[in-house]
Amino acid sequence: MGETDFRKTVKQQYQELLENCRIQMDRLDRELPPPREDFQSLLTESGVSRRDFLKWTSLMTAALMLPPVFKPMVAKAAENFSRLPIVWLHFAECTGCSESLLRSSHPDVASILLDTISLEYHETIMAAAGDQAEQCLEKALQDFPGKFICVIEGAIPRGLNGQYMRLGPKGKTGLEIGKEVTSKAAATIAIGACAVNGGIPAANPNPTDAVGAGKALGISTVNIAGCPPNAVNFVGTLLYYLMFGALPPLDSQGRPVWAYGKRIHDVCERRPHYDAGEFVEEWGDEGARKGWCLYKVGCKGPYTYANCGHLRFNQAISWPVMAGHGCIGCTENGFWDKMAPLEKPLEAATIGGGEKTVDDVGIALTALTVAGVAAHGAFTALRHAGSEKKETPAHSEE
Ligand code: FSX
Ligand code: SF4
Ligand code: F3S
Repeated sequence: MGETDFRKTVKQQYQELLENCRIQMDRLDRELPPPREDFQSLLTESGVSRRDFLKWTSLMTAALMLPPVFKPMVAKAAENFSRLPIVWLHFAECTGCSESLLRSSHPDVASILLDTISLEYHETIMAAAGDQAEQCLEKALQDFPGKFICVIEGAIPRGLNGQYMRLGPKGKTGLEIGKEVTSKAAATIAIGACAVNGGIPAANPNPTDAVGAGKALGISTVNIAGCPPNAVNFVGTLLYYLMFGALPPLDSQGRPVWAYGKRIHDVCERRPHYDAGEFVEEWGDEGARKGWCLYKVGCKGPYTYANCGHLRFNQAISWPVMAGHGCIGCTENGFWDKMAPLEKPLEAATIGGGEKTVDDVGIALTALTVAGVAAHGAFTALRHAGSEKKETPAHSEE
């Protein structure tokens, strides 16, 4: 195929995608409850100008790996954000994921979107407690069967048939609640390392046999990895769902490729120092003051896939490597054990062998991740009302 033909085909594919996007958004307009908030007024009240919003729309469209022609659709999806019903379950975790998502000192568009999110049930921030809280959950399941998104935060203990975790007035186990709610959801998003693969609750020796939500419940989940994850990766995944009625293509660890497709080490601002052999040798030394590479003090960026350096945290102010600590690999399965010791290089990747050794080990450790992209490209983990849930195996944590 010639270059012109190839371009034409790509253009045609984007046209078809755009058309599908329009059809999907019209469907949602008919099916979802009306918006709870007037998003444009909220932006104005929060001091976000139309120009800022359009700029954010461009950045979000690019982050989702879509061409600029999709910008109006991203804007429309943002306006519809408060229409998507969410049921948010908490299991074994520190609640840092909710904290990092819902708290912000200075509002940007992503945090305003999260303020409008339609949380039908969220134990940390809802006013109801006990029986009343349980009624809220039952009502949400009745009102939006097959239409709500279930978000799971935290690992699920499987030991003693799930009895390490009993919740609510009836003392149901995490396993019971998880199975009941996810069986009625349109899709399930695992948010944070704990829900994705067990995270810290599953670290050695893992006495409660805690595992990620997908593994515990035997379902496929979309995994927004990180401890805690970046709010934009969660927001972007929901926007994608609103635009296409499907969840984005995932890698072999169930993470959206648009957010977790690149290696930290390859887009790191300290990379020129790595290439020049300029390393921080110990905390506070001259290299630390000069912003040199953190590999020798344990940075796991060479083995970690995420967009932290690109998006940053706290209204895009900073990210771990910029703050001077180095990445601890929190978006990778089993990071707490596999990336230990956190402040020393992995033994198998000592710098003694030169930079090629680090890259070889990094690429070998992550080859599975990349290989899985194609295999999971078409996966949607999605169920619409009235259609059977697609039986796909849960994403492996190993
Ligand atoms: Fe885990 Fe979330 Fe780490 Fe904490 O709740 S991903 S321990 S930041 O907050 O689940
Ligand atoms: Fe950046 Fe860490 Fe790679 Fe150094 S080792 S370039 S600090 S990601
Ligand atoms: Fe986690 Fe590393 Fe990003 S520690 S937050 S994946 S920089």
